[in-house]
Amino acid sequence: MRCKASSTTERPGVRAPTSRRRFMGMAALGSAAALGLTTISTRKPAHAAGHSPAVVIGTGYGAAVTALRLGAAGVPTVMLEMGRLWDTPAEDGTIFSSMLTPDRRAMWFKERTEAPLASFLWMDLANRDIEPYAGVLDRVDHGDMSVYVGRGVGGGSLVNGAMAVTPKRWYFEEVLPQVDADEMYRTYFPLANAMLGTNHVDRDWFETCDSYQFARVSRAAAEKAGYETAFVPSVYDFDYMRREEEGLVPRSALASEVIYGNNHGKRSLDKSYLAAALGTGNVTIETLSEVRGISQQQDGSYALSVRRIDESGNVLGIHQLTADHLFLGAGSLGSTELLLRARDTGTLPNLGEEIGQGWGTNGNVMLGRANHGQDLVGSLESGMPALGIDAWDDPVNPVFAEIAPVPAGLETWASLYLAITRNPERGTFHYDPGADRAVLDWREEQGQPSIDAAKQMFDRINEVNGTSYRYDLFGDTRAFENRFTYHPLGGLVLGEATDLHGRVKGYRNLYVTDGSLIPGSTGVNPFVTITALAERNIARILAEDVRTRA
Ligand code: FAE
Repeated sequence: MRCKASSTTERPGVRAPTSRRRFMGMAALGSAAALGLTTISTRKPAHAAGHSPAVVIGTGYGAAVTALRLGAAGVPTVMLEMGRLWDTPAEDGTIFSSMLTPDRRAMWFKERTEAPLASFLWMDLANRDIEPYAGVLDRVDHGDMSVYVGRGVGGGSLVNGAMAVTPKRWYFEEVLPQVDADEMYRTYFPLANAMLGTNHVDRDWFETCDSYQFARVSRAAAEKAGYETAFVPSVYDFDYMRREEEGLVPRSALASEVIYGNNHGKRSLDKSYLAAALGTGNVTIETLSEVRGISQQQDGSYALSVRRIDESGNVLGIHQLTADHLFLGAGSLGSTELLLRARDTGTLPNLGEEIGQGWGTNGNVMLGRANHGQDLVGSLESGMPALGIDAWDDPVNPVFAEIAPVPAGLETWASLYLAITRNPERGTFHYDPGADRAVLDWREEQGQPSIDAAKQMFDRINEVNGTSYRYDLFGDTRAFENRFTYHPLGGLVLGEATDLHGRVKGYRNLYVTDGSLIPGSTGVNPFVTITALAERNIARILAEDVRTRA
């Protein structure tokens, strides 16, 4: 019997967006895309005179939550997003390009794609030369560390693996001890999951489908070594995925689509929070609009300088916008850079030394194992992980290793993992005036604790199974890749750079709402934590700081 993927159940006090509000928002997104507009709204934009009661920078998780709650409270709100809207098919009939045939849509102004799996059998098979364009995935290089981020309306939700994981409570309490964990686990984590559309894979289907053969092979190897695995909830619609495998609907997760966007199946933020935000009628999204500078005016409001570009990167102009309340949701790199620049160029001189501190990789390290010839993973691998090796409660060596796909469309005899480890190392940012950018101070050896932890787990798995590492995946002969992260966290840490609800110290009505609040680690994939924390913070800010009309 096949049952449907189950959705996160709604609980009392947990309200998913009304379908009418979301429908209106989706219609606004669709028509803006069809007409090629860079202003998306269900009503006349709220900032005709260059001023808005609230401005939110970015359209990722923290930003989307904040805009919805402001809009629902009747506060006219403008969101500024440096990337484009991803809602209209290109000439080939698809919105996004796949990992097997990436084109200019894949990356943010690069001449060649930069896939995290740099090689296969030491050959660079995954990357292609492309035309520089406002594509959906960016890799921001900071010396020994490269950070992957999403660009476009929806931020990281457009490119991520959709794994919607709530952290272990004991670890959350350790990472953010001043946050009321009872309230988070009773109210805000369930709210975040309901709003995001988190769902669970049907276990019977998982055990028999082709798409997760790769995960079952990895699970068997882990269990043989005494490790437990855990199913991972997702915001990819597992029921859609089942129908993909049955050939009933167009393929996305099963057509090697992940990091350059999914054409179907994924509940990215433009289909959840952002659609609901637009549906309030109070939220406007301006795309291809990068905030470059923030200053405070005499009356206490904030002035932003915003660089407008076209999709080819031509600068169309710099315009000014002012806001009474300013929310930074530009992600760990983006928000940290904006405040560092403002502090060090003197436009927000009261910002303190805590700006740019406490950054971490969530202990990310990637590795592959070579399987025995008979342990086939199959040629069909779902791009969306559904299982992890869960040893996070191990007091000696806590590791949560996501069993990741290699959706190459052929048998690879490889098992891939993105391990999340408890790496205590932290980086800091400084402002480089010559380049006018924030630079991350992080040395490659700071990733070594992540390698050591993952190695301990996977040495054991290899030993028990008689298998070995893959040395051909990361462009040279290394078995562990710790020079990139998908999970940048910190830079504007809660309770340090801000108060306990994201209010920036030294300034009134200036807030941080994204992953930069989290001090470098969540122990699991981070977007549910970012979303839940943003829900908690904006509830308090709306109650205490903002005059609402609702
Ligand atoms: P984020 O989503 O990064 O959004 C920031 C937005 O601000 C972006 O749209 C930027 O373009 C925009 N922006 C930046 N600077 C400016 C500026 N100056 N002016 C205007 N706009 C600006 O922020 N997490 C999970 O929990 N599960 C997963 O399965 C998972 N897989 C991942 C796979 C990949 C390939 C990647 C890259 C990430 C993955 N993540 C995953 C991480 C997750 O997407 C990330 O933690 C969140 O997206 C961070 O949310 P924020 O709200 O901090």
